[in-house]
Amino acid sequence: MSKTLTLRDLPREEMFAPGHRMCQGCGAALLMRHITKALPKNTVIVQATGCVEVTTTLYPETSWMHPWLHIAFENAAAGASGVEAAVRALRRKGSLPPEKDIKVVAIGGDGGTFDIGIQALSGMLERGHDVLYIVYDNEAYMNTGIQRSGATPFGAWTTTTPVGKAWHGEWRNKKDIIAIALAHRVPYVATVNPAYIPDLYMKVNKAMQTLGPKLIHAYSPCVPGWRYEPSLTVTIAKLAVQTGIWINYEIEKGVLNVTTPVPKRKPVTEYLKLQGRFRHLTSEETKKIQELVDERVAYINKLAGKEVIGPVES
Ligand SMILES: Cc1ncc(C[n+]2csc(CCOP(=O)(O)OP(=O)(O)O)c2C)c(N)n1
Ligand code: SF4
Repeated sequence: MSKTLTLRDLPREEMFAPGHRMCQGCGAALLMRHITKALPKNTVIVQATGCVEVTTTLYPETSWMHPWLHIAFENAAAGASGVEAAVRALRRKGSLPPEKDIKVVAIGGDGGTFDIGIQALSGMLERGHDVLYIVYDNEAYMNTGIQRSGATPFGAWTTTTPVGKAWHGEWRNKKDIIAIALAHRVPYVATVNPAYIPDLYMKVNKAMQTLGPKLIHAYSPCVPGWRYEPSLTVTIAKLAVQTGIWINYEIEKGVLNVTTPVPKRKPVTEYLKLQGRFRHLTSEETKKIQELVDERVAYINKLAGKEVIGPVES
């Protein structure tokens, strides 16, 4: 399906109003614009605090045309669970007609999802709520000044993994949030990237048609946090896929499908060199990042049962 859907097939109606205060070139802004287009109109969006929230809801203005609920940083999944349970209760009591199909989506950043909201997320997945959780991953706590999160990749500079004599950027590896969600035996998980919009659209659609809890992990470039020129957002997002640093895939009822195959990968240096957060890396550290990516690619190919992501081109 992702092969046939093109940008021309997407709805023209905008559901995410301009005039918000997101930075020029913000990857999350692109994601939100297209996620909201892909969602049914009767969807309640439950939003955790983070960059996306504080830049789109400056009272008395809002960018959200869907019904929208603010929830604290740590418990978007708990709030979404409550909304979903309320919809079921209203339906049971006959206050909501059966034909009125109300969906629930929670949106949070990586800090609010990988770290501080993970307990609420686990509860939501475990209890089986019919909610789609979308995490936009800009790989740090950006709204409060670029502190590292459990999603910060190895080697990245952040204000809490500074570059100096003692430290040389982040020394831990990024958490695998998809694996964490899958451990709850959920029916659908997927990764999306703002350089591949029809793929994103198809996955949001599929998730909304799947009953039960599901999670979408969205790659989200951040201009000041990653230290690059605003015009490079889509270039960087594409390079993430072409180098294998980011893999677009979905797992439906346990079966993994890579939706953007990469027959020949570019070396990770192509990706790293465009971002100031990696400027300090030594050749050994770059080599280690290449090895980490090679390992991850081998793991995904194994789960896919074939070589969908190829070797690095020489
Ligand atoms: C319990 C709690 N701790 C800290 C904060 C302050 N805070 C608000 S947003 C934020 C960072 C959000 O990071 P992330 O979820 O990664 O989203 P981003 O800003 O990167 O989009 C923090 C620390 C808070 N609101 N609540
Ligand atoms: S700081 Fe980053 S995530 Fe936040 S609005 Fe700017 S580009 Fe987007």
